[in-house]
Amino acid sequence: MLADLEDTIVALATPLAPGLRGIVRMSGSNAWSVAAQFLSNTTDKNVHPTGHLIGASTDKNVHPTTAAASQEKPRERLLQQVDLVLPGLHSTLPADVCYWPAPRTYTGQDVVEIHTISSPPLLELLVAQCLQAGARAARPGEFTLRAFLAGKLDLTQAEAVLGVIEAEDRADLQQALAQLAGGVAGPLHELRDDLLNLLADVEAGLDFTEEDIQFVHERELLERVTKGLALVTLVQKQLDRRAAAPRPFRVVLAGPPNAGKSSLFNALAGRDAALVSSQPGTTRDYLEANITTPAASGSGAGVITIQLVDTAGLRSAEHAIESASQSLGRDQVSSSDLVLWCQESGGPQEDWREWLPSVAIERVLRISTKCDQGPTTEGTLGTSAWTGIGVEELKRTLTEWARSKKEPPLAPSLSRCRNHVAACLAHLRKAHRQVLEQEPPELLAAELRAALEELGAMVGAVYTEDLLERIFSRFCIGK
Ligand SMILES: Nc1nc2c(ncn2[C@@H]2O[C@H](COP(=O)(O)OP(=O)(O)OP(=O)(O)O)[C@@H](O)[C@H]2O)c(=O)[nH]1
Ligand SMILES: [Mg+2]
Repeated sequence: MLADLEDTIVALATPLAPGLRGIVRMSGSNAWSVAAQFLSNTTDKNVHPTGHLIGASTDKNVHPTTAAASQEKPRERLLQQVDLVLPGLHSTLPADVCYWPAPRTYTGQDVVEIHTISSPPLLELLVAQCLQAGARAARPGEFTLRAFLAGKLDLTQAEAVLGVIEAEDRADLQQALAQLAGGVAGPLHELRDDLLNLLADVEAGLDFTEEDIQFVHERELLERVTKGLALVTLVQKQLDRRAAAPRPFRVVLAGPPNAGKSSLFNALAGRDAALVSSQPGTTRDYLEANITTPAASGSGAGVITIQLVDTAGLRSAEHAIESASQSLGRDQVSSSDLVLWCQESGGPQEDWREWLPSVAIERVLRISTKCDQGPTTEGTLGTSAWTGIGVEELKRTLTEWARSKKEPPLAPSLSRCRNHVAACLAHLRKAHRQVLEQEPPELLAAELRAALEELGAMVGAVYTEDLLERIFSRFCIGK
């Protein structure tokens, strides 16, 4: 895959479908001469006056009179209206041609784009014409691969480009954009620079051990290694949290016996999963059921899973079984995201804090159950499992809570990073211990070098052809 990087490559950069605008993109030193073979010259009045579309900041950035059909490369960026002269077509077709000379381009090479009407047969003809004129068909991801090899992107950013293209919902997109902006890569780059300097200092000291010259003071050494250790630990924590299979939002129903918890649980779950009876103390164990709802109607933002947990009614335990079921219920409460404190409408109201003292008030939603039989208490949501009153509203409220907690999924490059992060951390821990125990600097240098190698692999400064193949082959052609 790394061969032929100097070839001029061509690909369609927009979907092959009818539309207003289709773009054919080329990258390589012959991109201009290839395009010039089927573009005909137009008059000066067609020259775009500002060139803002190609990032030109002033008028002088636009080459004002360059003839698009001239074989000679323009010296500067260019955006010009031209006519396409294609074989088999009796009339010419209007197009815009953009030209960016190397090296300040996405791929670091000359880049040409031809923007024209998105007509599938026309675009196919245009690409065929480029191939005939000497360009080669781009492989999947080859434009981004060139950007990476030209040092324009690091690996995590290159993968973020893929993430942006593949984003299925807004959370994916946000995550990919953050990664593109250097979300994780930024601090890792800094750490890598710092460790490289540190290694240089430690290694320089190795040449002067006889003379007892120190290039870096032990305290500073300890400080810098500790800083690195802290940063990588933090990155690992972040990755671990996001890599863990997304845990559903957990909602526990708690309250006094016979309050109607199991009935509400069944009404929310849409099936009779829990046993219901007029006998207080019916539920002994705890029971789970998942409900899924669209994250937001029409937003395409995926689904949200809510895990409901029914528990035993809370009361003073009279015997061992009772006390075991009570403590099971309390465990569920402590591992929940939200507690539905259920009490009968019109009945005596107990203070949930007496039963669940360790639960924060923000995690409690108070419910007046059986609202068909009596007035609801102020500040609570009334529901009735019998009539269905309030059940849909409660579901919507739970979805709102769950949505606000949904963590973004892990981008592909971040999961690749996890192994390197763990290995890097192991080396930094060893290095840290060596500094503390004042072990020979040769050993420290070896650990720092190993940690740097892992960091390098993370941000792509060290890469293998196999890894590049794996990453870039997932791109579509034209990106
Ligand atoms: N009127 C009315 N009765 C209800 C409603 N929901 C439950 N009940 C009745 O209240 C009684 C207790 O219901 P459960 O759902 O078993 O109550 P629980 O809180 O799970 O009880 P424990 O498991 O014993 O703690 C049963 O007889 C239900 O039929 C309701 O919405 N309206
Ligand atoms: Mg019950």
